[in-house]
Amino acid sequence: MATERTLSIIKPDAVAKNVIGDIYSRFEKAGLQIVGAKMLHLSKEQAEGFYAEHKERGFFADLVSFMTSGPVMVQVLEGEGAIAKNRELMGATNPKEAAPGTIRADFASSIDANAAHGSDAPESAAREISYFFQDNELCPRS
Ligand code: RTP
Ligand code: MG
Repeated sequence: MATERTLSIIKPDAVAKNVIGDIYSRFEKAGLQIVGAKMLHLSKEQAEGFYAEHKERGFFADLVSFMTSGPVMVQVLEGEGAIAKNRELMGATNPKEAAPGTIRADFASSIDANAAHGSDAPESAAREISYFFQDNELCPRS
């Protein structure tokens, strides 16, 4: 499997629960390296741009409102199969359907406040990484 990069966001609910370290530990134990990170309080425009693919969906306004409700922790994860591995660690979008032991099963309280985001494909990963990071803000260690 190829080395990949993916964009991860620890959402406002999980930052408020003070579990950034717990989630980082899961990334590290799964063999993913954090090659860039920043804490941000997203503006409405930043959140709308990030989730632009969902702008026609009924949940879009709630999603933007939630994502701007408090600080988020944004990181780039690098490793073999990083995109799928991160999605596996996160679990299903709806925490009621998330497998036991996943980030969303352990920390999410609803489909809106669902603790984490992870890119879903190589194309979205590239777009999402460049949405938040300049090349010189990433520090590859491989
Ligand atoms: P994410 O993009 O945040 O990693 O989540 P995802 O891929 O698992 O889910 P996606 O379909 O991309 O949806 C983005 C976020 O929108 C909220 N959502 N609400 N009420 C609903 O039916 C609904 N569907 C999606 C979720 O917070 C989801 O994480
Ligand atoms: Mg998504």
